[in-house]
Amino acid sequence: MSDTATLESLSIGRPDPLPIPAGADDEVRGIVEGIYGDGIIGKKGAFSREFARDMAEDIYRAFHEALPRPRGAVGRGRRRFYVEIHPEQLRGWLELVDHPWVRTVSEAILGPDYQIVELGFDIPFPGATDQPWHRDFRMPEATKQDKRLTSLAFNLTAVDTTEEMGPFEIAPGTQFDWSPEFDHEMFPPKSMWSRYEERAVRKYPKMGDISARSALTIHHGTRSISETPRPVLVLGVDAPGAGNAEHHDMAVTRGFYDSLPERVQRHLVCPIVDELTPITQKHDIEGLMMGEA
Ligand SMILES: O=C(O)CCC(=O)C(=O)O
Repeated sequence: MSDTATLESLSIGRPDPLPIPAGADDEVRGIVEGIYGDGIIGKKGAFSREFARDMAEDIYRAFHEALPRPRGAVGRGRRRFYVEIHPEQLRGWLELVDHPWVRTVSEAILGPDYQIVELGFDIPFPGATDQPWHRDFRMPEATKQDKRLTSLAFNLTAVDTTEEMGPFEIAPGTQFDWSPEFDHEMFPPKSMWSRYEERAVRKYPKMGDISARSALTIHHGTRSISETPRPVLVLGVDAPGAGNAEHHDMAVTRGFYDSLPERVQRHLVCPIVDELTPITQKHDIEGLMMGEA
């Protein structure tokens, strides 16, 4: 068991002052304070329930297509999967990335040239077990050295979340935690879990809600005793140079790209192709794959 002083000193601390863009209004100031503070913010009812129903249908279609393909659906623990898809596989993609809140949050944290780099979904099924506390990737140098957050994960639930479904649980304010003892630089050892358990907040989003978080904020999915899966869409957005795009194979067809407004095109850095190839995932979270999927 690590002592309290050791656990308190895990955080490298937030930048001071916070990187609030020049001329920011109250909304932008609140976004920066939230992402650099708790590490997660949300907007209730940003989308309609019909949007969430369509999203659920697209997720299940993509899931069944990905499941038989090697590395189409990767395990994230017992009875949990992650699947990466192309924007064209989600009929609401344009509405999502062009939503004023998504645009404002992305620009406030990542700057005007933010890049949309990933689309995917997690599905914890009935019987999914508690994941270990983790972050989604290693703390990048820009965060370690300059305390800058260079990426965001937006999440949208496809169902109204209940306690039985094993909600997403997050430890607010832990996005700046760092220790050489973190396994793969992502998994705090069990001796440190009391820090995360003390801070743990369970989230119960409903269909149509959206959240944005730093993927560095320590979190995990919890045990499902429900009969209902809990699919969650993930939209990954980077600051230029953050480097997450190279872990993903998102692409768009020329016809789709040409149909997009220029204000969206300029945030796409992915290849424009004649034909989409189903995504074979490169990025997995090894520490979550140990349990059987
Ligand atoms: O259960 C969730 O909503 C999140 C799962 C998760 O954190 C992961 O698979 O990396």
